[in-house]
Amino acid sequence: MKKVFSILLFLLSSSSIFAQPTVSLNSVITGLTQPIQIVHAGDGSNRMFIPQKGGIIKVFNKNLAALGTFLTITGISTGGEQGLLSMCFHPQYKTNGFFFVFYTTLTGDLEVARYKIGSTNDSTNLARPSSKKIVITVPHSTFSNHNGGTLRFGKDGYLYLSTGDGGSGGDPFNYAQNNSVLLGKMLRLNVNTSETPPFYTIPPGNLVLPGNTAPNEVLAYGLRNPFRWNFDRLTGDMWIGDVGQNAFEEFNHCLKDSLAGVNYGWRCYEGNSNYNLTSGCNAPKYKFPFLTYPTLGSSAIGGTVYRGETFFSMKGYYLGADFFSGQLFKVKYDSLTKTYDTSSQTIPVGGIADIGESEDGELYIPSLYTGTVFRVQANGPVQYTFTGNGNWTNPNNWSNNTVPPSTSVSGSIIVIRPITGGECIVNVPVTIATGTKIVIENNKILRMSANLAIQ
Ligand SMILES: [Ca+2]
Repeated sequence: MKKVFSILLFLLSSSSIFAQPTVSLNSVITGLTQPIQIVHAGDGSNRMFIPQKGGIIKVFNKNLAALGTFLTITGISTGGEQGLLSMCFHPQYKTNGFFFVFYTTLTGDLEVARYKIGSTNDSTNLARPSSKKIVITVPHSTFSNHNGGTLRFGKDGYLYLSTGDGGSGGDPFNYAQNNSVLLGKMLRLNVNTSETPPFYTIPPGNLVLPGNTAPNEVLAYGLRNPFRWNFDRLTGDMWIGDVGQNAFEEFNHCLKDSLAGVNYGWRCYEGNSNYNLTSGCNAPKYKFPFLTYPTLGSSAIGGTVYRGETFFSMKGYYLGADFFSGQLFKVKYDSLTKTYDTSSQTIPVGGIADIGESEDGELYIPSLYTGTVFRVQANGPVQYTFTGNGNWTNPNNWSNNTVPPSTSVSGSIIVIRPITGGECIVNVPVTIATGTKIVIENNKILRMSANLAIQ
């Protein structure tokens, strides 16, 4: 009886209290060479920037039409896990033109460099290679694997960088638990946009090593290979995918106000299991993952919380994936009960390098293997948003180039949000499906020059 009760309890606790979304993919960009991340500039342009592992950064307009090469980074190592790993834009990029890239050097070290877009005579879709300034170099020449790999700015304006444990297997030098070494860490830097070094200082709140009075670059530690992680753009929470050793892949979630001083456990722990407790494992607290799954030639790829407005069923869900198998985890965090409601499905993508977001919060997945970028879509009602000025049937006037179909899922919404001073013109007979809601935002105009038949 006790056993039956346990099974029932398990079934109850693992069932979904939310209606879990079913995700599908739409191929939107093809022909890339090892795309490794999806990035936006946060400058209102809605452009998409795609770093490729070999060092070339491609740029696309808001309709995902190619605008060319933004920057080519040379003098980097690109074999195995090495290469151009990520980029991010300064929070004031629109006015100062600075952005940052993270790559492995020819000797295997981890390096962050700062670049600037061209002068006023140049295209804003073309960065200046000569503007390069090396911000920080983290020694990593012993082994080529476990480089970490994601750069981002936080809501505090500081630059965050995840580093791997230095490579080989099992963290042989116990770097991840040693805070005098910048490997196996989440680093945090206060970047300086001056033209002369130093290009960063240490922000308050970072770790202070024993015997020191001032903090160093380390914000959090105990990570193995945090290749992909992201902030929740709404809450500022941190979500990290950490690649496992031989047993468990893991996903970690840290609340915005609890990011400093966290010990994520490696190499003492792999997932929730003991791994190597021989030294340095007496820290007062560890933060364990909210989700693990077995390592079977797998690599956890930390994703993003969906804060886009198109797919209602996916709103607020964190998506993380496995690089090799295409297993996709869909996680809803309940901040009241502090519980995670999780389901998974498999998507047909090999080499999932990132689950990144566009400026408007939609999610995209680049395949390192095939050079394709997929838009992440979900089942259920959809929001169609008019963001241009003029004709109803011009896809460019709609966010994501999607004109509302004459039949759509019940509960779908059409939002009229033309550019300032603009209007949406219904210039062809349009039939709006039963159950669709229309929202015309403040002081915006919906003008008829053709029939709008509402069933
Ligand atoms: Ca861990």
